[in-house]
Amino acid sequence: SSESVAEPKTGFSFPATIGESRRLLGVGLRKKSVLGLKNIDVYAFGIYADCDDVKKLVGEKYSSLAASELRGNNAFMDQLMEADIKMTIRLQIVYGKLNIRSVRNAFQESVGNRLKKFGGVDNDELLQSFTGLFKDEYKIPRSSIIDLTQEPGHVLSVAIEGNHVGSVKSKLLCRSILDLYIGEEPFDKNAREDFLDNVASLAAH
Ligand code: DAO
Ligand code: DAO
Repeated sequence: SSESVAEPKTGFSFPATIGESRRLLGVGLRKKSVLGLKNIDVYAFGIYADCDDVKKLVGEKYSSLAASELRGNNAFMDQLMEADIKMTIRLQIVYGKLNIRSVRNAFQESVGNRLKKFGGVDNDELLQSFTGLFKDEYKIPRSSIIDLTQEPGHVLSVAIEGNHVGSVKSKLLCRSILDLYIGEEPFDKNAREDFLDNVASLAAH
């Protein structure tokens, strides 16, 4: 139905909208290879963005481009990831045996790489300020929901099962996390393609 969209491999479903105006623009799967031996489906994810914010950005700077041109425009994508747009990446845990230590390690690798890419220098402190939010006592069994939301002013806010666990204000961190899902080397290419299609069609209206 139009009320939710299922990630095809896992069947995990994502509501079409969350909050007041964040709309689902893509779904995908985060996999991880362990010791090069097997591929684990770690979590399904949904990418949400505030439609009004997206339309505003397009209207202000890209109104001369057709939807098809917008879709492949790298400058636009960069701006979209840097703009102060309300966005949420919703994760639904698939792999039921995740412990917080492996979450922290994976995070240091994936997000750490992006911090280096966009920030240049060593960003250990920034990384620590975020991984410090992941307390050992948290449990994230299969089907747990984790929301990573970019709030106004580039504040990254984390909620587990709807409970706020912490926030970090950092444009670089927000940018780095968005890049994992909609940057040029995303976790799931199909999710990024869907996202681009949906943004382009939003812009056309
Ligand atoms: O436990 O052997 C193992 C494999 C763990 C894979 C860890 C992947 C963690 C990915 C980040 C999850 C963020 C919620
Ligand atoms: O998949 O490598 C990745 C990046 C995951 C980013 C999200 C991690 C946030 C996890 C919070 C868990 C708190 C226990």
